[in-house]
Amino acid sequence: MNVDLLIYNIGQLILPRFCSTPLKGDQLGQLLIKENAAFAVKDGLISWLGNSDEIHNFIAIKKIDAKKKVVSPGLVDPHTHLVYGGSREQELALKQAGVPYLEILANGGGILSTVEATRNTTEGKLIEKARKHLETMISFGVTTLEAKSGYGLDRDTELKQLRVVKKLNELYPISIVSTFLGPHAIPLTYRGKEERFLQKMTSLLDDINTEKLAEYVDIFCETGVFTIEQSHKFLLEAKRKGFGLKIHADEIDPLGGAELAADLGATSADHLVAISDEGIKRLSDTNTVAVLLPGTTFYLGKDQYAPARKMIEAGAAVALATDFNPGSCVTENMQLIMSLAALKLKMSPEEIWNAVTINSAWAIGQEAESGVLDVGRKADFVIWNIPNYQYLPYHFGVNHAASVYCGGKLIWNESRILSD
Ligand code: IZC
Ligand code: ZN
Repeated sequence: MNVDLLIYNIGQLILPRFCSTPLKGDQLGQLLIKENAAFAVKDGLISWLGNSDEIHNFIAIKKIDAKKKVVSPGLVDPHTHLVYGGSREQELALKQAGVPYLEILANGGGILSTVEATRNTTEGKLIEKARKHLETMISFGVTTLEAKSGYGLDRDTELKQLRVVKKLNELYPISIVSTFLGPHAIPLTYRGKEERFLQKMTSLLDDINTEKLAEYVDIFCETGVFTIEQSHKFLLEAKRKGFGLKIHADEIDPLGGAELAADLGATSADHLVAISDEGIKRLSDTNTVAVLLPGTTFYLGKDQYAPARKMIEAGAAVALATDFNPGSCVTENMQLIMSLAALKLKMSPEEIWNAVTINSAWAIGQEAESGVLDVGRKADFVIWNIPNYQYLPYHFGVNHAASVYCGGKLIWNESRILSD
C-alpha cells in the first residue's frame, strides 16, 4: 500500500477516546496506550493504525523510526489571549508588593494598559509579535488553539485583533479558533456607563459575523468587571446570532458564572477557581467543558486552585489550557500546565492527557478535527522525548517535544534549536 508517511517503532502511542460527549468523571481517567505501535498518513490524514510488526506491506515516501518514543495527538490549547501589544513586566513588582490583580485593573492598569498598547500597535506589528508567541506554543506541542480578542474595547481595535487571528490561521497549517472578547474590561471613559459599553460591544457582533472573524464570544464575568446579569444579556444575544459561548467564570469570586454557562449551553466555562457546589453540579449535568487554568493561579501567587478533583468526581468534563496572556499567566507552555495539573490539581497522568487533547478540543468545538489519533483523522501529532506517558507531568519546566507534525507535515523539530 502506498502512503505518504509511515511512523513506526512507537514505544507508547497515546490514544484519547472520542465519545459522543466530552469525557466526564471516570472516563477522564481512561486512556488507551498502544505499545509498539505504528501508523500511516496519506493526504494529511491517518490512513492506517496498527502494530509495528505489520508495516512490511507499506510503501512510504517517508518513514520515521520513532525509536520507542511516546507519540500523542497534537496538544490543544483552548484558552489563550494570543494577540496583544506591549507587555506588563512592571506589574510584577506591584504583585510582589501584594497589590491584587483586580485592584491593578481598577486603577487603570492591567488589561487596560494592554488595551492602550494594542490600540497603538499596527496590524502588521501585532502579527509579527503574535507569530513569536504562536511558534513558541507550537514548539511545546500545540497544533490547535483558541485565541481571543479583548484588548481593543473599541470597534477598530477589536476587529484589528480578530483580523490578526484570521491572518495567523492562514499563515500556519495549525488551526486557530477565534473568540470575540469585547467585554473583557470597562474602559476608563465608560466608568459608570457600563451598559452603554456592553451595548457597543454587542453591536459589533453583526460585523464580526459578516466578516467571519469569530466563532465564539466570551465575557469576563467578575467583581468590578461584568455582572452575572450583564453576562447573561450579552451571551444570550450572541447565542441568538449564532455564536458559540464561552465565559471567564468564577475566577476570583463565585458569582455564578458556571451556573450561567450551564443554563445557556455554553461550550465552555473557564477558570472556576471559586466555583460553588451548585455550579459544579450544574456543569456536571451538561456538556459544558470546565476549562481549568492552573498556570494563572500559580502566576497570581494564590494558594487555592480550582477544585478539579471535586469536579471530576461530580462528573464534569474537565479540560486544561494555558490562559497565555500578558498579565495573569505569561507562558505559552502547555507542558508546564500539565505539570501544574498534576501537582496542584491532583490530576492523574491519564486525566491530564485527555484534558489537553480530546476534552480541550471539545472546549473549542474541534472534537471532530483535533485531539484524537484514528483512521480518517487529521495527522496532527507530537513525538516526545520521554520514556512513557507518565513522565511528562513529572519532569517539569522543560520542553519534551522532539518534533511536531500537522496534517502529516513536520512543522517543528528540536534540532532547529541548534541550527537557528
Ligand atoms: O490581560 O490580564 N484575566 N483577562 C482576565 C486576563 C486575565 C488577561 C489580562
Ligand atoms: Zn483568559
